[in-house]
Amino acid sequence: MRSIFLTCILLAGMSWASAQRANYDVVPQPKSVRTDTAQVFTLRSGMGIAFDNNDAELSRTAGFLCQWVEEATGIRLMLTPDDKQAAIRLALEAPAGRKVRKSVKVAPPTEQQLEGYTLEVNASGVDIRAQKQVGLFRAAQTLRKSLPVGQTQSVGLPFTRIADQPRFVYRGLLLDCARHFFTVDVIKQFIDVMALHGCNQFHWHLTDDQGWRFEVKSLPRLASEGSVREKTVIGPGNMRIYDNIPYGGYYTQEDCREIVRYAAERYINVVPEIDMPGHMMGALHVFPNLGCTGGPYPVAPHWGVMRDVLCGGNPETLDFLKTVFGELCDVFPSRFIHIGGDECPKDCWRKCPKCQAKIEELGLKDDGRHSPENQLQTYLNHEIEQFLASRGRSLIGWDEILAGGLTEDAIVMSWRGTKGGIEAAKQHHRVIMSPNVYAYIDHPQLKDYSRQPRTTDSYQVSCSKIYSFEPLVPDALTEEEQNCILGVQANLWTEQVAFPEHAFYQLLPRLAAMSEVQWCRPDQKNFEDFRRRLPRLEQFYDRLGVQYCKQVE
Ligand code: TNX
Repeated sequence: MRSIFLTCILLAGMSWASAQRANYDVVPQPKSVRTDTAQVFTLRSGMGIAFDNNDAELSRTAGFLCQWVEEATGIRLMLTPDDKQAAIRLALEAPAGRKVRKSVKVAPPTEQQLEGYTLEVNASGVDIRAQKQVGLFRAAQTLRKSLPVGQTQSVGLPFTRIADQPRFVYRGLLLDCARHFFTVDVIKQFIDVMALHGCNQFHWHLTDDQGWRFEVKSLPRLASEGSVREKTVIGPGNMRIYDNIPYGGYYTQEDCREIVRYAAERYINVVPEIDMPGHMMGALHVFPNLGCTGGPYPVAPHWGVMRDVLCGGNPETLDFLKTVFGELCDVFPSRFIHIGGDECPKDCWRKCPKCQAKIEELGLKDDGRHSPENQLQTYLNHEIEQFLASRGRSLIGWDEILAGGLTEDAIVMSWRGTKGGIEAAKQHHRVIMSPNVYAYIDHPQLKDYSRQPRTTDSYQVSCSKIYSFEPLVPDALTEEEQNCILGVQANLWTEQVAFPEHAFYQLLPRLAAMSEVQWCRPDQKNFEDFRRRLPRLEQFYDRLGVQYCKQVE
């Protein structure tokens, strides 16, 4: 009797133990994974993570890994400088396979290779190696996502060799904090979720018609008054029924610096956007002299494209912009600065004496491809490009910046499909693909609109749709032109998204689908296989306490 009882316990224990195994089927899928499931290394509490503790960055990543292992499994590891004691070893290494004679020229490693890593599990534990700190962080995320979720005494890590690097250098996500304001804590959560998916560029949409949310110290009224709209339109359309509740909020420069720091610790760069010369009602409300008509201008209480924009002929406009971009550069170290440039109707400029005088002065003529007004916008972009260059930065603009001709160093973010991106790549400009039909996650993810919260309507952007996107558009671009494509970005516009729960629901699991577009090569991608790997990732969403759409179409 007693032995039967013991056998039962033993069997139960065995099946329990065998369930607590790591599984390297993570999202985004690493470039190469060779696993031998017959052998495991067993990870237990009290074991060590070794790293060079003179290196502050490495210590931080080791600390994250320690925290993630405990969060997922309850297993408590120790940080130790002693390699021999440790189960997990994190180390920087010299570039592999570069031992060549001095006379032989070797191409320097690409940015993608510099983000790469190897992760090996064998009888002596886990060895993580990378050329750069960022690679160690990515590897730690992969190990984290491989863990089983749930309290356990030990985890069996099957022997494996993972060699990984991303496909694209720019793997972005936009959050619109102008239409609705999200707190610093929510943005940090957003950044954590990005890091979980291997993203590295947080595009922060800080200003728009419905609110100016970046503190400019030398123009204090800009944020204090330009951030507040008197009311907000109700419902998905523009029925002009309002809630009559004032709405506001802005980020102090200290808030911004905190976000930059938090993101950098997770190897994410923050690309700030000040949208100009359109989408400027927040600023025009405070400085009506910067508009063509002199106003008054309300901070917009409804959505859509506004006719009123910054005056292109008033010299004060450029002074204003340089003040704003100057402070922006002080706060954000990003080598990319986004200047918007989208949806700037030219109705006012066509009628405005100042704009027309400037067009005269600059000698801008319709050349059959670019109207004088569009060229005036290019003139503003050029001035800002020079200004940013003096601070060591490059500008990104939405694809409308093509309309008046691209400035020399402009990077184009293609949103109205891939057309603008293709055109820019053909002109040998750098491009980020963010086509609305594949990348606009403000749109519904499910076919049945009634089964999800309110969204921007008109078309569905499902996980499978996102997953099917090929950013290099090989039908339209030569191999050389394809090299201009820096990467891909998903955009979460928030006209209809007022609360963090809703934002995460819009984001997930669509970011997972996007992450494989950003990280994986096309021959590696398979939607059914992605679906099979997704539930394990969703356990981490649950652990993080973020909302997500439980249905995948
Ligand atoms: C277009 S994308 C916009 C945004 C809106 C979005 C809604 C872009 C450059 N402009 O201002 O929020 O559509 O989907």
